[in-house]
Amino acid sequence: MNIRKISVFAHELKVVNGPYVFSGGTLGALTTYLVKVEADNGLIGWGETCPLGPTYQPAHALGAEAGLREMAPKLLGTAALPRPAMALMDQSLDGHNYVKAAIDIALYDLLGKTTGQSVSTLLGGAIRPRIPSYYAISLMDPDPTAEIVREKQREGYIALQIKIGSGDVVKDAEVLRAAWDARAPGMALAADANRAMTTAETIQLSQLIRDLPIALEQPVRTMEEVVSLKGRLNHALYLDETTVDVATVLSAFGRDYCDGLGMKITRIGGLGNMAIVRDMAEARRAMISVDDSWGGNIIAAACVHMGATVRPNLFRGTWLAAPYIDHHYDPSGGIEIRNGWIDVPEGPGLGVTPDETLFGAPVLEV
Ligand code: 0XW
Ligand code: MG
Repeated sequence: MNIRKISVFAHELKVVNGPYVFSGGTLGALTTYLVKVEADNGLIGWGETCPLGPTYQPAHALGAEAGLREMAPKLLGTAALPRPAMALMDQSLDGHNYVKAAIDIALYDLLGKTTGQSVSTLLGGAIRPRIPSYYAISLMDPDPTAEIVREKQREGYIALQIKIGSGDVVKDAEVLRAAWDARAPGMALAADANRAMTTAETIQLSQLIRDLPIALEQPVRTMEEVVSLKGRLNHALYLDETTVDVATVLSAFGRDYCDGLGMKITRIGGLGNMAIVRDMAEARRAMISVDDSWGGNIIAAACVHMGATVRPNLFRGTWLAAPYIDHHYDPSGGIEIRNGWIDVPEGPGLGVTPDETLFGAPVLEV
């Protein structure tokens, strides 16, 4: 089975129920890139990559398009399988995991359709038929944060992420204390500064909330700062943006730099690399989330299929952009969060069939 054609679509995702506010900015709309891979067996696989604007990490929408333009022609006529394709992409373009991930996901979708297996089955099998989501509460004041904690608890969420990194550590601590006071027993809380804090601010925050068992997610910007925090915090430390590749995750676990991850499938390069991270986290008994930066039904399906293969006791949940998107790609229903939980899609591959007319004319066709 070889790749016969690759089409790339740019699709705008307006942010509804927003704005979505994190330390890197406020989002009103994002451009996602959808990749359609057609094989010579007549089957089609879909992938997606949607950077969270140009500031969340070194990735941006036009970079996705440029990377796909660079690599797609070299993939034509080659094996429509994830690992040969990744080897070829790595020879064709250095880095750019967030771009390669879209091709990888499409090839897992295609492989599933060819073999009649779901993506979660291809990844070793779903441990359960539905998985918990988590909701990320935007950067805001203590009282509205507490109100949303109570609201999401009522909806059925069992985990929340509180955005911090306001530039005022005392205020961040007040927000987290208000969230903790509002939570019901059993609700897991993590505080995510998206790299906005210094090591000093992180240590001060950890002192201010020393009595609250809230995990700190990616407070600082670099791995050097992460290493500097080792042994100086009262809280579990999860890494997100700095886990830029599998080797960095291996090092972070091997050197005991973190207690868990906020993992994005596109940042790590797709489902194949995410499976390696999943298995390393399992060996380390580290907590992981399986999310992505943003995106619609295709990336959501990839996250849910992968999330379903993570041991429940090590799973932080899967964040989806779905609450901020006003449409599905698949007219028969997309991936929904219901009472804080997400059903694993059924059917071969990703279990999602996009209505291609939604996306307009392709920006690239080879
Ligand atoms: C909360 N997320 C999963 C959604 C945004 O992409 C940011 C990300 C995070 O954990 O930082
Ligand atoms: Mg994060």
